[in-house]
Amino acid sequence: MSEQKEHNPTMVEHEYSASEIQVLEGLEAVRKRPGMYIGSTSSSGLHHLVYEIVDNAIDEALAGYCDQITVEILEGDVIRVTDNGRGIPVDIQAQTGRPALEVVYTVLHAGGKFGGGGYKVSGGLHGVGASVVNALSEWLEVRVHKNGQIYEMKFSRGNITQEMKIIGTTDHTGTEVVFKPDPQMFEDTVYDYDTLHKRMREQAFLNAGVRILMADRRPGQEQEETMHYEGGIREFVTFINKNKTPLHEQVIYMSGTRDDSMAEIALQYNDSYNEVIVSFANNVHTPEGGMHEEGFKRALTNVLNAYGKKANLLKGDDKVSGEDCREGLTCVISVKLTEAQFEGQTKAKLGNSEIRTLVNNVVSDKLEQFLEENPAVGKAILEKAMMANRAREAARRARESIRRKNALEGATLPGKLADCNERDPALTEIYIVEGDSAGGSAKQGRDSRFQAILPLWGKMLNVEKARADKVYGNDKLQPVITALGAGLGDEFDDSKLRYHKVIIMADADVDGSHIRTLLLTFFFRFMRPLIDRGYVYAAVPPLFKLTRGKTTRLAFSEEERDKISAELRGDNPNAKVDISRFKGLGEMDAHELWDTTMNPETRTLKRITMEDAVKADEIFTLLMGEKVEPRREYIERNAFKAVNLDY
Ligand code: 1YM
Repeated sequence: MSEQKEHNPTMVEHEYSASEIQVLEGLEAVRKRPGMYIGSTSSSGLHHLVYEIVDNAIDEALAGYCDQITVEILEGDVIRVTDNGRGIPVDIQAQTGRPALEVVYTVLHAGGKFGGGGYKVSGGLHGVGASVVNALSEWLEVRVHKNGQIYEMKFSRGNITQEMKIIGTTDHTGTEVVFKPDPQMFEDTVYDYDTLHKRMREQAFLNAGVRILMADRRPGQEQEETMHYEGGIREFVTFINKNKTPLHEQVIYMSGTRDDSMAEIALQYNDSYNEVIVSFANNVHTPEGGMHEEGFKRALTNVLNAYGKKANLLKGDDKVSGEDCREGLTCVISVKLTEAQFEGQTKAKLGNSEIRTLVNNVVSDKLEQFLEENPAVGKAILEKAMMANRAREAARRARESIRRKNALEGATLPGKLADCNERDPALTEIYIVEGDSAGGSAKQGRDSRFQAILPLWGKMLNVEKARADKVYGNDKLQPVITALGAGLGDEFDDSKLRYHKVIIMADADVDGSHIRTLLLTFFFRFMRPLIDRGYVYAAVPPLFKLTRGKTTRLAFSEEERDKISAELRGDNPNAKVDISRFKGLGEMDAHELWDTTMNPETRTLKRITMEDAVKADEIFTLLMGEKVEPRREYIERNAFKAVNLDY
């Protein structure tokens, strides 16, 4: 069967049986259109390969046969995944006459056919399995420990290079898969430990009891961590809340099943004003939410209102809204179902409506019961929601008075704003500039056709420590809100946004970093779509100017300064290179500012992304929140990265 090494099936002499031809066609299709099977061939697709293999091990754990999974990044960005399950079946399959192991690794979607119950739909985003990983690997090896023997099989780009054979004996069972992603298929084949680590931690939380060892064995980067949470998603909630002050000690946990579906929910309130809901369907993160979140939110609001009435905390017609009920809430929802339908822009939203009913029922029954049995917790939660309600009312009044004021005075745009001429937001940008003097230079230096400038000055409000009503009335934030034009919070409407590039321009020093972090916290908490859509940027001003004769170059770091200096000197060690340091934006004249930081042809911008809402929430809580000790620790640990930590 070594003919299968060939890429082109027409070049081999061996006569193919129908099933073999299918095999070749199947995996060729994966190599022709890898994006269709793993989402993309960028870094996300590369990491997806690991998730596909790990998913098979997780399925084995869910089936109750495996409790230890090891994921290693080896030298050369080779991945090894090992589990202690039953081992992939090695017996000859009746339909194909081939070992099941071979079929699993060479036939598209083979996994599902052998499913045998459980929640075998888990799969990653596309649920395509081992054969896809095999097709996209330069080489892949599987070793199965089963029946006292070690069975081994090898592949290259999906083709068999070594038939299954016994290579030794063993005293345990399990599966080991080692693969090297094919550089012909991926833009970049370097793995990011943190990305894999985060996903494995998530899987450990979602699959209580499974022990996952994540290790980086690449020389010079060695690190490892074992993740094992007997408490499952309860511990996930504790983890998210670790730097917050909980309102009640115990994490509330609820679960229930119906037909082939199951739902579990863990929640705990803290004294912040933020809502963190993290949801999963079949262990796949659903950042866009969906039916499970809808069912949860509806039930939470109903239960809290009913309990408030019953406990005589809500009087007469008093009600708390859904948002009131979720202020300070941290919640993890995990559902498992047989045929998950993923919808939405990024296929990250759960569409099965029966799950809404299930989650609604579980929360309605179990939460009510919990509150009855724990009246002190019930009272604390209700009081928090009622307080949120009063603050929201105050915020609404503040907003209305601003609207009235604007209507009366006619001038809706802030006085300090130097607006641009272009009206199409897709073409315009606004620079939010720290300090009046930098603001002045920016106004002179800009291209007023499409660049607007808004200078900020003085002490900025820390929104992490303030309630919504304070934010609406704040005189430092108000100009930002009106200049952007899209409103705030649940009323934020990005169709009204006046600029699609919102560029924060602050100095490269600690003060600048502080202002940047305050503004980002504000955008993150109150104008979240701005960040989700990728509209927020940080300008990157240069630190040094280097001149030799008529040549001038800019450097954005000390390393770059040294590199450019060497380049300018060239072969002439005595050449004089003049190096000057930019002290701050305020000291640049209009020309310099345009050339270095504002000219779209030459400037550097960093787009602010929040791929990981849990991480972002953690960082903002830490940097801007009430607890001093974790913040000090974080800053000490990350002192070196401190200036850049918000990216
Ligand atoms: C490191 C990756 O793939 N483990 C794994 C996979 C399977 C089994 C056990 C397994 C499943 C079943 C029965 C079953 C798979 N088997 C198949 C198939 N780890 C890893 N561990 N016996 C063993 O589902 O009935 C696909 S995956 F299809 F062959 F059964």
